[in-house]
Formats: sequence, structure tokens, C-alpha cells
Amino acid sequence: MDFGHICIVGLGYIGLPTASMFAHKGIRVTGVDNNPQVIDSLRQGKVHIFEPGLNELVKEVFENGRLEVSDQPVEADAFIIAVPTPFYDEKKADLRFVRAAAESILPVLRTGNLVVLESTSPPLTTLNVVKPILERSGLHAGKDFLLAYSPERVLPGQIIKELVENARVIGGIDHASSTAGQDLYKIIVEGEIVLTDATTSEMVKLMENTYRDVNIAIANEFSRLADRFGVDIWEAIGIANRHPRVRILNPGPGVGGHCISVDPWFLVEAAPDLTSLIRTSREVNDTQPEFVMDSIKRLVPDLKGKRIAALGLAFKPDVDDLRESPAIEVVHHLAKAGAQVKAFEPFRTDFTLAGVQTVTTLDEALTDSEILVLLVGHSQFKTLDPVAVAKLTPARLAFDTVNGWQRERWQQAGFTLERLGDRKNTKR
Ligand code: SAJ
Repeated sequence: MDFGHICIVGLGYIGLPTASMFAHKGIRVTGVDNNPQVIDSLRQGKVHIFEPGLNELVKEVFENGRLEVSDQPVEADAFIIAVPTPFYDEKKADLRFVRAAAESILPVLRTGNLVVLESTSPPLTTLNVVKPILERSGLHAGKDFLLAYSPERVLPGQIIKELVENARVIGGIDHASSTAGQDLYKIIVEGEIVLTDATTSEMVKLMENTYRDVNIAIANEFSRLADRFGVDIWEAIGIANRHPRVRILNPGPGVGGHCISVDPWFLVEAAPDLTSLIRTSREVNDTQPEFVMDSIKRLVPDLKGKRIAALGLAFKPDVDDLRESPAIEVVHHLAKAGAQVKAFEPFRTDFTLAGVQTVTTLDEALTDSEILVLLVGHSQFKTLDPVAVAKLTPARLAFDTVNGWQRERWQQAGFTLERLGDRKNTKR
């Protein structure tokens, strides 16, 4: 199947890089978003999200006219839905954006089109939610138009590279839909393209993120055990990982972002009777900010009025994404305990947080602080020179939740450096 023009609904972390990459490969692309601010800023050449390499790519395809933006879908050969699937407070998938995106395609859906859902979704969403909506057009899936699910699997911070190099799964509702999906994605994908059915590909996506969540949960649980037994978790993991079949991930302040902290719940919701391990892992990761807080309180039992520099608010290193960030959870706990927190997030200096002072420079965060708490392993924090930091702050106690700072160097510079899950080297 040939694709001269494709329409991508949703211009967020996935939709915009995907649209830009297709345009970069010479395809005419219409990118659609229902947020007028997104459309306005893109039309002014401003990219509303931070992702290495994305600015340059967007600039190129706007300048050569291959990418245009619109507030509603237009007729095209193929449609890709890349909208968020958040969840409600009770951990149930919120498919309103997916439904709205499918409905927005209805008026422009034509015979011969291919529609691909990329949004992470509970099993059976393509068949039971998207297909019936699109068939309200009077056209039949598999007969008049093709329909597939193809999950995005790119890692924020490396999206541009992974979009091209990662293996791509395409699950059609029938064979023709799968092969049409393959024709579409081979335009941008250099990695392997694996064809399967729609429900398998939905489940593959959820399994990948759940697998990672469960593995991080065990690392976090190990950090609690290490803390109890006077072990240094970082040393212990380093040794355990020398085993040829063991690969323990890193503990930290918790699991954030819009994927791994959300997606496992889709499986729990879909089959609560079969998912006790998945649910428990989510609960371990969700309570890790409390473990961080308890560890800090053990060092400083009365946090009232203590001036704390909280370094990093993003959900993980070197990204500007704050969604579901455990660092923010920790900051809230500190503020609730009466600490005077100054939070610094270098990738989002515009960000404000109720009840917490956010500052725009590292100097401001450090200047009169008594305790430093490293919450995100941003490269610029990990490479800080402790001797230089010591000159900028009266603080001499630092708590590192991500193993970002070398204890010896910081101690030589006059700091007491405590780390998450490291009771072996604790000074108190
Ligand atoms: N984290 C740890 N310890 C680790 C690794 C990660 O605590 O050893 C934390 C991070 O700090 C972060 C969270 O887990 O808070 C998730 O970060 P991540 O880097 O593991 O993953 P995401 O959410 O950025 O991207 C994931 C990826 N999925 C997998 O690696 C299986 C990515 O490939 C997916 O495309 C993405 O979810 C998605 O969009 O679903």
C-alpha cells in the first residue's frame, strides 16, 4: 500500500516525533491536536516538549512544508492515533481521548484507509472500542478500511533514535491490516517489524512496561531490605549483577512518567483476579517516596523549618516530563513535614508547585540550604563538583536517592553524604 499523505492525531511526546519523522522521510503529514496552544506554538515554530533532536527535526519539516498542523483530521491515506490514555483516580483506564480521536476521524474516513492506534490501551481496545466507533461511518473494518494496533515503545530522552531503530510490533485486525501497517511503518522504521494480531500487540506493550515495573519494584524492595539489614544496596546490586543471569535494576525514589506507572493498572483493571503480583509491584513503587521520606526523617527527625534544596522534579534523568513524578511526591512529603523546600528542576524552570518554592537556578536552591536532597539523576547534577557546591551552600548534609554522587568525593569536600538503601555507610 502507498502512503502519500498521513494524518496523525495527537501531537504529544509520541505524535509529534512520529509526524516529524514521516515528514522527514518525504511523506506529506498533517498533525492534529485539539489543544489550540499546541497548534499556535507549533505554527510559530516553537516545540512545546523537550526531546533531544526534536526541535531540529520539526524545524526542518515545517520549513520544507511536509508537516502541517490542524485542529481536526483531514482526508488522508492513513491515520495514526497517538493520544494519551491516562487513568482515573480509581486506576481505571481513561479512554476518552482515544474515543474522541476515533470520532474525530469519522467524517474524513474513506474506503481504502488504514487506521492505526498507537496509544497504550487495555487489551481488546482496538476491537471493542475503536472499531465500533469507526464503523459508525458506515464503512466496515477489514472490508472497507484497515485497522491495526501498533504500540509506541520509545524511551523518552531517546525518542528520535528509538522511533527508527526499535523493533516495531504491528497487530492488524486481519492480515491485510497488518501488512498495510508494515508498509506504513517501514517508511520510518529500520528495526525489525513484527506482525501479529491486534490484541496480542496491545498485550505485548502492557507486558513490556509491566515487566519493567515489577523489576524496579523488586529493586526498590531490596533497597528497603538493605536499609533494614545494614547493607549498601548499590554495592549489593553491583555484586549480584555479576551473576550471568541476574540483572537487577536501580532502586530510586519511585516510578514515574506516564507509561510504567500507569500501564500495569490496565492489566489489573482488565483482570483483577489474575494480577496480584502486578498490583503489589505498583504498590511498592508508589510507596517508595514514603520510604525516601522515612530515610530522611531518620537522619533529621524534626524537619520543621529545615531549609532543603530539592534537586530535580522530573520523573527521570534528563527529561522535562513531570508526570507522575516520584520526586514531586517526595517534595510534597518534605513540605508536609514542615520543611522549607526550594525545588530546582533545570528542565522546567517555569514550573510551580503549590506550597513549595521553586527556583530557576541551582545557586538559588543551594544558597541558604541546610540539607541537599538529590531526587533525579540529571547529568548536570551527577557531574556537580562537590568542592564548588560546598562554596555555594552552608549545607553539609546531602541525601542521594539515585546513587548519583560519589560518596568519597563528597565527603572529602566536607559533606556527610547519605544514600537511599545504604545503611552500611550511614553516619547516624
Ligand atoms: N526507574 C527506576 N529504576 C530503573 C529504571 C527506571 O527507578 O532502574 C524509574 C525512572 O526513574 C522513571 C520510571 O522508572 O521514574 C520509568 O522510567 P523508564 O526509563 O524505565 O521508562 P519510561 O517510562 O521513560 O519509558 C518506558 C519504556 N518501556 C520500557 O523500557 C519497557 C519505553 O520503551 C516505552 O516506550 C515507554 O515506557 C512508554 O511510552 O510506554
